[in-house]
Amino acid sequence: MPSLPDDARILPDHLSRNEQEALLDDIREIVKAAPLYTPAMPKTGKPMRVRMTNCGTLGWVTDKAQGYRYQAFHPVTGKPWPVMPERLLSLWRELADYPHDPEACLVNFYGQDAKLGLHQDRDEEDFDAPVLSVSLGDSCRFRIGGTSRSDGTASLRLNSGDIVLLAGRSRLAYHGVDRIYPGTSTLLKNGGRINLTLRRVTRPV
Ligand code: MD6
Ligand code: FE
Repeated sequence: MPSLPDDARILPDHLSRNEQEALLDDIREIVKAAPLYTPAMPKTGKPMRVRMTNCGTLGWVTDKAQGYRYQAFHPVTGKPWPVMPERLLSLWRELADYPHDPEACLVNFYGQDAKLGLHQDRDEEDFDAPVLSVSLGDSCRFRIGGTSRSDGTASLRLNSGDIVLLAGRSRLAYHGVDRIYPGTSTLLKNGGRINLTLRRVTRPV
């Protein structure tokens, strides 16, 4: 099995149970103000299997007509995204090794049958900034490869409290979520998995 791409960092168990619960409280507030919605793929309009929302000044969205993009408001409610919780800003400042704050935090919710196809995160202007990901709830099988879709991939299990950083040469690595392992965490009462990805979107001037 190919190993992790250069510059990708996995920090297993980075968040304690208490920290995970505190973060979950933050996410619950975000979801109250900015409900999870089902995004659609560009062009085909096919619904994604993951439900999403965002916090921060910008949020990542996709729909049939306009495709992948960042925008300052929720596509269903039309309201600005909730502010990024201090807890997430601190995590970025601690780990990102990047001199500017993140602008977007994408919140992905996976039910037990959800998955996310192999993709690159490339809708941001500044690839010098890493993408920092936090996993909460049920474990998943995460797949990561190189910067070509045809490169070999490695699979690893991500558990609640794990953090992944795609930085440097791994910033544009292909990655996806093959499957959720139901019943592997007690963090979320009704099961499922939450993934948070913190991003710098615009190039700082
Ligand atoms: C997920 N993660 O773990 C999906 N993207 O549910 C991502 O798509 C991702 O983990 C960029 C950087 C790290 C990631
Ligand atoms: Fe991604």
